[in-house]
Amino acid sequence: MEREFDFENICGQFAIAGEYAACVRYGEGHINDTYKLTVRENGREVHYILQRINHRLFPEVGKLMHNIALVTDFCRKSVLARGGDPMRECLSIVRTKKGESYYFDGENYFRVYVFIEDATTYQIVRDPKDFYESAVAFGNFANLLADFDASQLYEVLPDFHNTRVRYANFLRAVEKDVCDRRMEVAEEIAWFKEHSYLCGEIVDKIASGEIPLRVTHNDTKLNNVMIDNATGKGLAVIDLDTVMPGSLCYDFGDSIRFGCNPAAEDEPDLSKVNFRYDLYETYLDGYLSAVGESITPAERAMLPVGAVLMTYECGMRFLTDYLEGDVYFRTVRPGQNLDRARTQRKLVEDMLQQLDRMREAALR
Ligand code: ADP
Ligand code: GN1
Ligand code: MG
Repeated sequence: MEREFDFENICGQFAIAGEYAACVRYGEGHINDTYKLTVRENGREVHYILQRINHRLFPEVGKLMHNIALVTDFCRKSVLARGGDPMRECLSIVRTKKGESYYFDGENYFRVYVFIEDATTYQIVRDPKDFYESAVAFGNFANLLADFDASQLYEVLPDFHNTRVRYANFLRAVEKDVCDRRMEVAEEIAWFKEHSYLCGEIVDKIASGEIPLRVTHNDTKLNNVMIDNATGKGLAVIDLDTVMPGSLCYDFGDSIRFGCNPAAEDEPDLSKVNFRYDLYETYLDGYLSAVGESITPAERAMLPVGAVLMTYECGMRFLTDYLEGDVYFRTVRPGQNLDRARTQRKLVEDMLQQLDRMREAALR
């Protein structure tokens, strides 16, 4: 059941002019509880994004918000330097009346962002052009973060894309089987075990120094970039909770995982799920056009593996969550995490068949 909050009181804690009017559930993120907040100011409606931060996942909210404040300030300066509009082209934190970046009501943590109007986050690629523009936006974001001092950031989710650690968590969930679901998904478990050779593909190259560790976004799915309704351009990269040390291959790969599937991430009918190679090339072109000169040949060569790996890892995380009783990713129906795990498996199988041409394109 959805929990209700006293939104009017929460709104009153923030430095928001105007009168509270409404607050409704918004967007399709899997992690935080997101709401569109409406206030009336001088006779017109003004919107904000209000989020209840997933405090189970981010126990140290102060550190999380420290990171986001630094990254948003950094983005704001860069947008201003190029003559852009920082209120639309980056996330803007609205502070509390006491000047804090979040409000704690004794039980829950809330934050508010300026609502970016006249822009859309897509759940599925409808027009390849949007996907191209999302690639340019994420590539630009990576390019921008190349100048960001990583030592300023807390690693709020350690080992976020350490696929070996994810695999160990998966095996533990299989072993514990707290919901007695192991038998039902024996085939999926076997498949993820058979493909566990994938786990080391990037972490080992990072460990050996072959692939550089950078400040990356780490959650680059299509619905974390806002596309401007008027220009069709990627306007703002959002959902900055996971900006931490990572690899370009992860960021590239996660976009491919989500965007090259013509069906929903939780589509139960697997005949609708497949890897659209044409969209892979679309994204690759956009990303390489924007990411800048600093991408190394080793990173470029590993971009396709990043796609396979992020898809494998995400599928394994969905299956782990299914085994653990759906405690991590938001679900709205039974079996949703299992459906998500199955779509990711299907995508990995498709990608593995096309890996050679994916590699050739990345090195062209
Ligand atoms: P989660 O971490 O749960 O994925 P997000 O921060 O990605 O949460 O927000 C969920 C959705 O809310 C986004 O996909 C987007 O549609 C919408 N959203 C988030 N921030 C803004 C904003 N500043 N302006 C407009 N819409 C936003
Ligand atoms: C979550 O927050 P959201 O919905 O953008 C998750 C990602 C997964 C994604 C799968 C912090 O992303 O890692 O790839 O779901 N974010 C976190 O759709 O775990
Ligand atoms: Mg999101």
